[in-house]
Amino acid sequence: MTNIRPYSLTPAAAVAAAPEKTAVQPRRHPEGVPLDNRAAELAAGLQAEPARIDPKFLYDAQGCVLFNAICELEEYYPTRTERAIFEAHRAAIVRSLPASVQWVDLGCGDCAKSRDWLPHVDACRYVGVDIAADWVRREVAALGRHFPQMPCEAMEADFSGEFDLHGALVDLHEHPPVFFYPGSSIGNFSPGRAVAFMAAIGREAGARGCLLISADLRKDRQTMERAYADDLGVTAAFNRNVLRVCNRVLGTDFQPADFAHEAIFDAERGRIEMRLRARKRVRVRWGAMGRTFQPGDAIVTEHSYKYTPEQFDGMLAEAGFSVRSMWTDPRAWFGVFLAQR
Ligand code: AVI
Repeated sequence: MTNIRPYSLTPAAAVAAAPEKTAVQPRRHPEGVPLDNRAAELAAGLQAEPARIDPKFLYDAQGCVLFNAICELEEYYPTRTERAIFEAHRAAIVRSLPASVQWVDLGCGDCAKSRDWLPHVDACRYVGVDIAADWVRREVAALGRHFPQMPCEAMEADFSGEFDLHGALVDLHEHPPVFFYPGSSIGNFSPGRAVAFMAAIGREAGARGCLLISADLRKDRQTMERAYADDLGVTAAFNRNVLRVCNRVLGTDFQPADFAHEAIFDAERGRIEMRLRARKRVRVRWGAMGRTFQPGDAIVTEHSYKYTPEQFDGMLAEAGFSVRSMWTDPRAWFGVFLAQR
């Protein structure tokens, strides 16, 4: 790693309010075909050993509301720790970025995190990328009203499969892209897939572009497990809600209450494993298909990897980034990495 910077506090930046006006050019998948065959993917996962549901299915409208509530929980440290690092080190990070960038917000959601950066970054364009096409268009349009001088585009992409952002970018030499991937979502990929994903971004970034990415760092087991098993049961509801998504998308007849939420840190693999464990014998049907879960059988719903700074730095190097910096908090619980080729 070229640089690990210590924590220091600076005031949060004020977000500029601006009049209504935007230029949004949504990109749709050709012929409006869904980006994946969701029902087939769910069916394959339920038949697998052990049964699994891809974590992207956690984020329907209800799941997004529950996830936002998770981010406010006392137990869930990543969101507020990342926010504190951003606030403390924004000026230093911005100084490390090239001029006249295209700000590419990967998994932009409601664009809230970029909203804090854009007043400080020399950005000529904003591209918000997310899996939910209609939602992302609406949110990017709302962002555009705050930054009327800057073209704001929305783009639909599913990071769990192949994606190609090339068509969304303009002159890479004049306007190097900054790929912004906050929230430690990279931890929901396996390490191999995370490296492949970051390498693909590196290729899209070109010689002058960069990747600004967050990763949750390894710490004591209790702190990590509490973050995924809060006292109010919000994470449990978020986890069980995925069974309702299955019922809607695949036509299963899950009763969410038949499954218990579980989140355990696997020290060997370095990840929180989130599962739904059958409380009793459960027969689930969809169409002519079905599966019986015996009491204690589990469905894996999410892995959340926790890395040491050195591990994540090594992954960035493996992905082809030769210039790398990290900013962290006083307890070194969370890392913000800036990487360039
Ligand atoms: C989105 N992602 C980074 C969250 C995490 O911490 O892995 C998802 C989450 N799952 C349960 N709580 C939060």
